[in-house]
Parts: sequence; structure tokens; C-alpha cells
Amino acid sequence: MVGSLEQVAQAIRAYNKFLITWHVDPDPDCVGSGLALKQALQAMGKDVICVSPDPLGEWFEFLPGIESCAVFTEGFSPHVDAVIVEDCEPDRCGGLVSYLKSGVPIINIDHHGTNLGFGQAFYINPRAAATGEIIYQLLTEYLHVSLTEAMATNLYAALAGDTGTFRYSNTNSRVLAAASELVKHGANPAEIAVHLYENRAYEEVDFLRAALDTLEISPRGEMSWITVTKTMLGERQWSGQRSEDLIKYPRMIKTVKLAIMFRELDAAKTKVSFRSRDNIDASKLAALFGGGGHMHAAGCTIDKPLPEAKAMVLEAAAELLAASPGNGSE
Ligand SMILES: [Mn+2]
Repeated sequence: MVGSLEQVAQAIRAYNKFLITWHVDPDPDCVGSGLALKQALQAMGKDVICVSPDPLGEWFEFLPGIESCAVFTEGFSPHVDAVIVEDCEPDRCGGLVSYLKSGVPIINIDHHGTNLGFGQAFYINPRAAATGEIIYQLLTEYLHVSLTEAMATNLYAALAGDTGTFRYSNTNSRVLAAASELVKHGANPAEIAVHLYENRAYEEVDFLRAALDTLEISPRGEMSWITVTKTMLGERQWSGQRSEDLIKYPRMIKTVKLAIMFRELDAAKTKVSFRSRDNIDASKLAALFGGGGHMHAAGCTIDKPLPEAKAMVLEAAAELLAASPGNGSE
């Protein structure tokens, strides 16, 4: 744990005009957390805008207040008292990075253990299942905001997103207790699950078919990966939804301890996502290539063409698996 939630609460009380932002490739945790925090600060009489570094696809349309979110455009540099960067470190905010380095006060809230904490007030708790869990604690225990149905829905979506709807190893009694409170305040688990996992256009499922065709597995079966090229993606926009959709397939294979997704960003840039099980530390693997994340979910971006990046990562991954005690013995 780095920093203090009390310091974050003090900084929030001290300022009036806020910008809230999050990481590129947004997911339900960062967006739901940002919206709930915005709604809570507005209830406290603050002036708040949410700005996403990347476009928000249809996936997020069910989140209450999403229509008020702006998307970063070139030359964007609003006057605010402080920027709240949540679910990441400022360097992961894409086009907003130079604005964040311009000297504007930063408040950083995150649950990624590789984040050292940035700005004048920060709280990084890698034991939190989601940033949404930290925001829930901030609102209820520190800022004493009464939760509305909109805040509850946004925070529940955040928790559901990062825990695979309470199935991953980060699911514990604390996060379930928070989810229970959110349901009491109006979050609808069944409706949110439909929005997170169903409600897809035919083209989406058709894309899945193409992606599944690339599925590969290592000779001993402990590592499996899936690959997305720019050609396959076509005009479709990438979203956190697609990441979860795809990486779950190599991940669900019985023998697999490390699932990898390779995505071609451009001719010389490749995004790599990792999901692991047991004692396999995915964040160590991501860190080898300048990325980061959690023990069982991490990622990095490599400045190499897809085939080269793939070869480098698969080699390092095989080494990690070979060096992890107990691996392969089941
Ligand atoms: Mn998160």
C-alpha cells in the first residue's frame, strides 16, 4: 500500500474544479469508477469533468452519466484545480500525458502494484480487487457521500469488470460485501451482467470467430496465446471488452497457466496482455518489456513488429514458466 486515502480525501475537499481521467484502452473499472467519483463530487458541490484518453465504445453506454464524458482531442488543456488520475499512473493516459506533466496538481488512485504513486496526494492499494473498491471506500468512509443508484451501478460495474463478475482470484469477502451494499443502493447485477457479457452485434461474434482461428498452445500445454492483426480488426474500434472477450479463451484451457494476447497496434508496435494462474507472476513478465499490472493480469506495449514481439515474449514466457517452481506438475 502506498500513500493514504485520507490525504486523497483532504485534497478532494480542498479543491473545487476537477478533471477525472484514466488509462488508454478503457475498461469498466476505470470508467465506472470515474463516473461514480464524478457524481459523488458533484453531490458535494464540486465542478467535475471526465475525460477519457480513448473513445468509449458502445460497451459503456449502459453506465449512468456516460454521455457526459468527453474524449481527449489534440490541444486539450482545460483549467482545473486538480486532475484525478484513477486506475493507472499518469503515463498510461495517452494523449493527456503532456497535459498531466504541465504542472497541474495530480491526485492518483489505483490498485496496480507496479504504480509507485504520483502527484500531491495518492493512494495505491494492490490488495483492492478494483479501483472501484477504493472509490467505494473513499465515498462511504471518507467523504460520507450518500450513494445514489447511478453511483451504485457504476461502482458495481467497476467491481464486476475487474473480478470477471466475482470469479477471479481477487474476489474476496470485502469486495462481495461492497457489491452487496451497491445492490442495496440500486445496482442490478443481472442487468449489468447482460451489458458486460451479452448484447453483442453479430459482427462482434463474427470477429471472435476470426480471432479464435489464431489460437495456439505450447507443446506442454502450459501456455496458450491468441493474435489480433490490424487487418482482422478492420474498421472496428478496440475496447477493453474485446481484450476480455479474447484472452478468456486461451485462459480457460485446463492446462494453461499463462494466457497471452498479441495485438498489432501498427507496423512497429505490439500490445501484449497476460493472464496467469497460481504462482505465475504476469506482472514480472510485463515488466521485462516496460509494462506492468497485477500478478495475474498484466500488459505491455513493445516497439517491435508483431512477429518479432511475439517471438521475444514467447521466449521470455517459456523461461518464466520453466523457472516457476511447481509448474508443470499440476
Ligand atoms: Mn482496474
